[in-house]
Amino acid sequence: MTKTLHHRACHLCEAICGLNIEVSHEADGRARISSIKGDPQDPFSRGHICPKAVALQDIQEDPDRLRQPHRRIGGQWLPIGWDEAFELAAEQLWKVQQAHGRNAVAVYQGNPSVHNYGLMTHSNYFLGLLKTHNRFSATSVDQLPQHLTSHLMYGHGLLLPIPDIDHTDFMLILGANPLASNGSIMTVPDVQARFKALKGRGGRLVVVDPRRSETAAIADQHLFIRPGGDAALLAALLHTLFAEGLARGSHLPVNGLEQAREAMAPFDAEAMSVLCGIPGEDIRQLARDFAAADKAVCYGRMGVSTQAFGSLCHWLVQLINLVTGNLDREGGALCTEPAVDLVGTTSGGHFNQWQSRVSALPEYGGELPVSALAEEILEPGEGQVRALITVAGNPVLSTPNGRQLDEALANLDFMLSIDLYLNETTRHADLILPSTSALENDHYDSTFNLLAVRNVTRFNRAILAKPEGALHDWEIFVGLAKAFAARAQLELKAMLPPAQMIDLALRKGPRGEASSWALSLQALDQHPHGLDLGPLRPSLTGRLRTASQAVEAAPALLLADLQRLARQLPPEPDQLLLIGRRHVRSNNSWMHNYQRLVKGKPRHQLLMHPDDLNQRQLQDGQMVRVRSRTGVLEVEVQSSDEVMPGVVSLPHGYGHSRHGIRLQVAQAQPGASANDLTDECLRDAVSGNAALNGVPVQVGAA
Ligand SMILES: Nc1nc2c(c(=O)[nH]1)N[C@H]1C(S)=C(S)[C@@H](COP(=O)(O)OP(=O)(O)OC[C@H]3O[C@@H](n4cnc5c(=O)[nH]c(N)nc54)[C@H](O)[C@@H]3O)O[C@H]1N2
Ligand SMILES: Nc1nc2c(c(=O)[nH]1)N[C@H]1C(S)=C(S)[C@@H](COP(=O)(O)OP(=O)(O)OC[C@H]3O[C@@H](n4cnc5c(=O)[nH]c(N)nc54)[C@H](O)[C@@H]3O)O[C@H]1N2
Ligand code: SF4
Ligand SMILES: [Mo]
Repeated sequence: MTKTLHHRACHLCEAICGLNIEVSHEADGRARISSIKGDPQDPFSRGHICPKAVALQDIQEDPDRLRQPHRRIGGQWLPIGWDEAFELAAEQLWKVQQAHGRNAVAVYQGNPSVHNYGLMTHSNYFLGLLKTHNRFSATSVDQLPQHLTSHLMYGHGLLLPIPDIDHTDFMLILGANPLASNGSIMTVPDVQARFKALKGRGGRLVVVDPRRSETAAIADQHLFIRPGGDAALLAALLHTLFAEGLARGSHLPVNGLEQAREAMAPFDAEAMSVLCGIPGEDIRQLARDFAAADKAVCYGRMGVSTQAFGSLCHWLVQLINLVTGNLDREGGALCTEPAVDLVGTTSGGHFNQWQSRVSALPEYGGELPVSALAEEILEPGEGQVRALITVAGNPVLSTPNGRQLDEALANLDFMLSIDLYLNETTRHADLILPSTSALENDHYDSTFNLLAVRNVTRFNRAILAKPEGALHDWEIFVGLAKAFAARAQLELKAMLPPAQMIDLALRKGPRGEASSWALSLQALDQHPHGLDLGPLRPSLTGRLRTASQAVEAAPALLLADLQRLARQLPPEPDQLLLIGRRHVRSNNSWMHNYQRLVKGKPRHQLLMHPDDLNQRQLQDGQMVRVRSRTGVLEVEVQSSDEVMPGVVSLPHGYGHSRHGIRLQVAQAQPGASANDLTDECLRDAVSGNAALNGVPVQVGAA
């Protein structure tokens, strides 16, 4: 037996940690991962690793993972060949579109679509041929308000300012728990060490969260906030900054600042205190502390995106950074300058050019909010969705009112899933096309380099050979595109493989042939541990894509939504609100099938404050019944003063007890799906993003 050592980044989450992976080669030619460790020579992650990295081996070896196309006939899954599978998919999809129009085929793209470069470069090669308006993705249960805000303020949905965590003196975090999530829209491997360094240089970390999360627990200050109360808090912070003369100028060209200032006038700290549950004096002090710091940054993520005021929250976050002079400034919030320049080479995005058929939800960047998917399948009429393609997603567990979607999927004429597993969603498919696994693939991180706290780049070569008869995701899309184009008599242009596309993008990009970096794939092969391109720098002035070439501080759409905030009523006493949480050993819905990750203390429970338990005469550890407008489930309750009174917390991605799935380890795990309680009618009014947090529920004994 021989062993080889490979350097390669993990791309299971956004942190892109460098790994040292040892592969053992048996005499008979078989190769097996023998160890996975952090790579201390990776200039970005510096040896950091989390427990999930070992999942790369577990995914590789999982006997439940599908390794060839499977067709469902009745209740039976039968393996079939690739050509037959492509023909079947093309025939069925074409049939549906011929009979019911192009929008009768819907598409849902899940989270790994941005963690796997072949999915990014090639999915549209096929999906674009369908020309359907019914495109959905995990974006609308996630960061949609951030793209929309950037689109409106900076003219491009990908001009996302990233917190300069390594240089700031004051970091205000709302609704993010990077100690569990490893950072999001802030690619930050080893976030704990970076927080430590922040404190070491005398900086402060303040966390606003309805739960004393792992991150809140290490913060200098934690403020409990009523779920959904962030827009009120942020508006009051801005009100204080303006009222007390704490606003500084910005070097950026800005339009609408005066309008924004006037718009904040009604939202004084005392009035907003009632809505967010934070005392007025604490709000004012927070504004003063933020303004007093030399370099400060306000950062909001999932907890403020997926709530009823998601877009308003993200606008107000941007405004706070802008008016304190911290936008596009070292130690504040800065845009990356990645080697593959998606901002420079794509359009700035579009919004509300069409709407969903049933609830008239707006499209953003060609996608509709996924909260509308089930009703588009269920509601009869012209344009009704009759066929669905899911790509690397599990919307039954990950989108609001998952039960309703589960039932809707059973009504489809045809469903195609491109996925590794037979899970809660893909069990409804007629055809599942599984791709190779991560380590059998090359990878370039065009998404997470764009979101990183330093400018970094690397190319990851596959470290395991592609098994005979297997196809990469991008090859599956090429196969589907060819079969569909033939059937629909469409002309299909040839397309380069992903590695060649990235090579071209690198060479033509801002750090390519025309620069001293001279980056190309070949050049990156000389840097197997990854290449650091330097700290983030102010760069926004020349890159703004608004028509005015200035930051738009007061977009009409967002200004108008302030009226909704002004009309918001104070919370009803005794109302319980449901929020979510993440654990470092889990990843959305698809990491529960690996024994090494699920072992240890259970973490699927509903967290509830002891006062709320007492009030309902419930005991720690008992089974409770949780009810919302959309559904009811039973789960163990855990008494915890981590959550504030009036708030219960349940992680999503659990509940693998539905029949017909093939996830043996996950099926044996306890837990219920939080999205059986979330409500497709609770949305951010501006973007249509799902409000997964702040869902009213009742809890009683089971
Ligand atoms: N209540 C609540 N709901 C939430 C959230 C929350 O905080 N609370 N979070 C939301 C967020 S942020 C997100 S991003 C979504 C995620 O929601 P989804 O993207 O819908 O679901 P995942 O659980 O990430 O499922 C990923 C799927 O991709 C498959 N897969 C993995 N790798 C590959 C690959 O390389 N190729 C292919 N073809 N398939 C692959 C897996 O088998 C799995 O089926 O969930 C959202 N849902
Ligand atoms: N271990 C692990 N890592 C992951 C994932 C995972 O599932 N597991 N998923 C990945 C994905 S797809 C994403 S998008 C990122 C997300 O990464 P983060 O944005 O860091 O998201 P969460 O860890 O869900 O943290 C959200 C926090 O918001 C709080 N919160 C809930 N409601 C409110 C509210 O109304 N106001 C405020 N202020 N806070 C609120 C919650 O209590 C929670 O602490 O994580 C990624 N990394
Ligand atoms: S934090 Fe964990 S899952 Fe995320 S990239 Fe690093 S090792 Fe992988
Ligand atoms: Mo996400």
